[in-house]
Amino acid sequence: MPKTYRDKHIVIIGAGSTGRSLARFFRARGARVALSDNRPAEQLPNLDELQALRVTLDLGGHTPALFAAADLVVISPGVPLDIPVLQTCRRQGLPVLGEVEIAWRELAGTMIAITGTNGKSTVTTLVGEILKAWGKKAFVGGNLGTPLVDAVGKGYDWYAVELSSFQLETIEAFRPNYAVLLNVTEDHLDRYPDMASYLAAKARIFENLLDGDVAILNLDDPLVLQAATSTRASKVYYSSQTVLDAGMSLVDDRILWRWQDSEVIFPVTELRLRGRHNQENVMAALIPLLLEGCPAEVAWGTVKNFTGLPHRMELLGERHGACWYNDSKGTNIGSVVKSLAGLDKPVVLIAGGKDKHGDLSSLVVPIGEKVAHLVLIGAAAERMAKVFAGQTDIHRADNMRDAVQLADRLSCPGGSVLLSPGCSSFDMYRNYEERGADFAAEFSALKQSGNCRNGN
Ligand code: UMA
Ligand code: ADP
Repeated sequence: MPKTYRDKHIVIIGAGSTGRSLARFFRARGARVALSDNRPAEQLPNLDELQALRVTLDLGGHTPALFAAADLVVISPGVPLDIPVLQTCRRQGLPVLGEVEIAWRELAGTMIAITGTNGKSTVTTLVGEILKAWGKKAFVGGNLGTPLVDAVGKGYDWYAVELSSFQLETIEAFRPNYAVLLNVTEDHLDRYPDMASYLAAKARIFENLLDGDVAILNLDDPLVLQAATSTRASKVYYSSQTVLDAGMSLVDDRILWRWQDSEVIFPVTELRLRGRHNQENVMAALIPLLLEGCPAEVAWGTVKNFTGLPHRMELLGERHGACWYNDSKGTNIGSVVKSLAGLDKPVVLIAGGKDKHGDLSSLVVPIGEKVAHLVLIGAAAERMAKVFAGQTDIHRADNMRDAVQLADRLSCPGGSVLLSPGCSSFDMYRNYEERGADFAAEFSALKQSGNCRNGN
């Protein structure tokens, strides 16, 4: 691992947002940079931006000779560690790191890192909003959208960083001041051989913590507790099931914070965010800030007015008495379960997308109870149709427009239409935002088309 990057040969894999930010970072430090992507030039967005980076471009594959000459290989989160070129690099003893590790080495200040299967973006945004309301110069990003390496050299004192399991796979010394683990349910089994490997990646957030660092843990999730077993950090818990003497608890419609002989109560009824899972997210976000001395009224004043992020149970509007929700960020089965839990029946659910090969069984009962019609899209449709057969009325749609028009015909007054795919979007879209935007656009086209349900 070079101490300075000047004149070093750095090969970056992945020409997405991470790879481009890394390229700028290393170029600014005088390194010789190559950017390698297995997609050919014509499939990469904003080619002009890529060419303007003034780095060697290795597109349409990963050329082994380029790697053989490298001092360091840095990979984007979407790149699996077991691709052949990386196996060769490891055999040759070449350092392979991820962007988060590279960035962290350059940053000073207080870092609150957040991971978990669901709720990461909501909690990271809440933490960021509170920090800003408290008057801090805070970076808010990571898996949320802005690569952490973009924070380098910007003079931030605080960092609210969302981390995915992919990003945690390639850390080495990464050590945040606060490590928050929200929950662990099945996800990304298209990348991990089993649940144990996924959990092990999540658990790496605690790997380098020392005395004085803090692990913030959801006491109600056994896998969270398992992941943090051997950490040296102090553990601070939150729970929506147990009233804690030290920590944060949800008790009826109050959040109770008990810490070092003091007690603060926050009325949950004031929150604009809906659902038990969001109350848990609020607890996870409040703890590091309160421990850091943020006044309770500043922290609560911020979270209670937070209305949520787009594409997460976002209410688009009403049509023929049915409420339409965009939950395109519901990309795994656990999140669909939570989203359905927040709705009354009957629901028309639009689901499907790129199959992550996870276990669908936890959705069988909620679908039977709440979903009157299931409209399936994308590559996972076939498998989902088999698993949910007999639980509900099942339909297929070739694209979002057909799915939306079908859902409209199937919906009824007092019910809901919910896009919560339980899958990633990459079979039909560039990302979940594009999918959610398409759903919202089709809904708005439908509204403009008038009141006739059969489109005639
Ligand atoms: N690629 C290769 N070789 C491979 C595999 C991929 O060259 O073997 C290339 C692809 O052709 C593509 C590039 O790698 O051009 C994409 O890299 P990437 O998938 O890491 O995407 P980025 O644009 O860098 O975005 C990543 C995160 N994406 C993933 O983890 C899949 C973004 O999270 C994150 O916001 C961004 O870094 C900044 O940190 C998105 C995501 O879907 C939101 N995350 C997953 C999730 O939340 O479930 C983990
Ligand atoms: P992430 O960034 O981890 O994907 P988000 O905050 O974007 O999480 O929320 C995505 C979806 O996950 C939401 O639409 C909701 O259905 C579900 N969700 C959010 N928070 C939680 C939680 N604490 N527990 C379980 N599911 C959650």
